[in-house]
Amino acid sequence: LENGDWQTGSRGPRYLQLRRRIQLAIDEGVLKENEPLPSEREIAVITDLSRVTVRKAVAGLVEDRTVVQKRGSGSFVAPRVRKVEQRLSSLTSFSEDMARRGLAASSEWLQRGLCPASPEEIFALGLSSGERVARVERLRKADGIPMAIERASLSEKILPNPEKVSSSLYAVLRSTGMQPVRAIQRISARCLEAVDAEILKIPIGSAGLKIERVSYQTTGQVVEFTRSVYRGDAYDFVAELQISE
Ligand code: 16G
Repeated sequence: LENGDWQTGSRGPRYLQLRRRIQLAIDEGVLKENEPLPSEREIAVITDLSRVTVRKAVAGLVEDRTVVQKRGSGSFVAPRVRKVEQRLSSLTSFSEDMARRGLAASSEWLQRGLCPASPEEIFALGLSSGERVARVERLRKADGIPMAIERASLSEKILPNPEKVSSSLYAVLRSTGMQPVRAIQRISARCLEAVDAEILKIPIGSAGLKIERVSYQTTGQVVEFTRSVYRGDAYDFVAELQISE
């Protein structure tokens, strides 16, 4: 930040120039995750900017979660989210995906139980009205970092005891011979609404990927209808393409 570096090639209000400069220092690893930021006073001295300007720049970084403020001990570079690269060609579960990467999968329950099926679930799962569904709704985490919200619905006939799902839904389905072997998945872009942003602990309006998966058994019977919201900043979906003959 020294020697007026913060102003080279920058335009716009000074607080935004400083904010970009600090962001760059973080992106380039000059300031590392969990490391303390210099105090507002120190930054003001180094950059020759006013405390008000520095405070505004830091407030912006706090708002987009690049920096976290801890009461009484100052500002720190927020822990980085490591991007997960997910292949789109194989049918895997969250637990398997994380295990393959050496990350610890965990979940927080949002809902788990049997409920009357909604019209959307009746349609997606091919149920008759009045039938019940098992809802398995979780915040999925990798090494303790929130990655996705998954809201799975399954026919009661497929999953009569949703409380048996402790960590992996697919593991429970496998144990009863109900595992899916094929799935159709639709991915679309979305800005996170308040409810999901709060659960994922990221700002409202952040980029998200809405993913719908309908999976099937060998018999062609639908297993699950899952609506998920994945963090846009944490996932890259990769598909291998081949020329069509
Ligand atoms: C995946 C699936 C989800 C499935 C879950 C089971 C996507 C978008 N979703 O995350 O449909 O219910 O795995 O994971 O890939 P589990 O066996 O770890 O509970």
